[in-house]
Amino acid sequence: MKIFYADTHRLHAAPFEIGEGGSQEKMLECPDRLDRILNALDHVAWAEIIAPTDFGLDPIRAVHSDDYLEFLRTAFVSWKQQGGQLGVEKAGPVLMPATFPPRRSQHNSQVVAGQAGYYIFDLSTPILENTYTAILGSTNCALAAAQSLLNGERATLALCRPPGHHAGRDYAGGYCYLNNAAIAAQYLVNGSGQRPVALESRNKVAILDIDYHGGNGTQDIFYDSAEVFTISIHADPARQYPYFSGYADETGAGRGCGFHRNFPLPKGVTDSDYEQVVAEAITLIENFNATHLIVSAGMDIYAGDPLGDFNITTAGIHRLGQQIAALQLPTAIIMEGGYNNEALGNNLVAFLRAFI
Ligand code: SP5
Ligand code: ZN
Repeated sequence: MKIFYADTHRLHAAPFEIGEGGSQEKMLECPDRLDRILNALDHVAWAEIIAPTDFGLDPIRAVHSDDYLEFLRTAFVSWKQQGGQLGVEKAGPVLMPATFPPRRSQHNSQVVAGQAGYYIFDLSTPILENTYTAILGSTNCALAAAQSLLNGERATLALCRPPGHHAGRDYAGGYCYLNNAAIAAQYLVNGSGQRPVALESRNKVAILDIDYHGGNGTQDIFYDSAEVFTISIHADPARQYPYFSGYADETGAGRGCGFHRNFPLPKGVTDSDYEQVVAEAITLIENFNATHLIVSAGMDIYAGDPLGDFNITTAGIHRLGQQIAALQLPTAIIMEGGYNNEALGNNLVAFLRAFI
């Protein structure tokens, strides 16, 4: 299996996030996650680790807005120049907002402290000196995985870090900046990136998001689209992050009506509960007649995950892989969350084995 990995992920290592109690907490989304995965992949015969090529900004601009991309590119330097309310000397090693627009104001701010609140929706997604380089590397992994499907591969893996599924067209959150899965999906729809193709020869892509958290960014990006069928299976947002998106009654809008589905689940779901829900999602993908499949693969569904409350075992994760692999679609597996670093490599390998 071709596995795309960019070492630049190391450049993004946030020192902390702010928890709901207001305290600085250890950042769970850290470089060690990919080290653990690489280590596990070292012990299997079928893993071919490849550095992605640079796909440039065009396929990213097909999903994200220009003003948001410009913010991501320049925010840290602006932060160092402008600092916060109290002056430049107050600018710390991370840019993290403290003021958010109520229900998304029409107006952005002239200063980067305000812009950060405009574009970043939580206190888990800071911008560091080299965050921009790391997120481009992460997205290049996803694009390389998509490209290799167009070249005839059956299943590929993008070891994306930072993850992507909470990022929308013009916002970051939940450790996510660029929506790697959405960018890969749009690339597949177009057939080969930017070349405009006749409508009837465009691909039909399904995104199955199995991360423990609802894929709010992916949901938003394709909410109006009938070309990308998005499905997310996750913890009920009524009790869990991202709180405001991922409800069962959100099923798409306009031309995209019926082309989004959410499966919010209770605490403690078991392997067999989960298997039944996945079977339903698989039927939806079959009926859509997808040409390609993207899996937003979060391993935080695992029973031992510090952010999760599902009861899914490593064997259950392997079974999940088997169910998805049985679709027999060209499949790009895009890494999202998963924070039990001890078990992360094993769990991902258990999932991937189903595609070998
Ligand atoms: C990609 C992904 O899985 N993003 C998840 C974002 C979850 N954000 C909520 C973070 C809550 C932080 N407090 C938990 C502290 C545990 N010690
Ligand atoms: Zn997650």
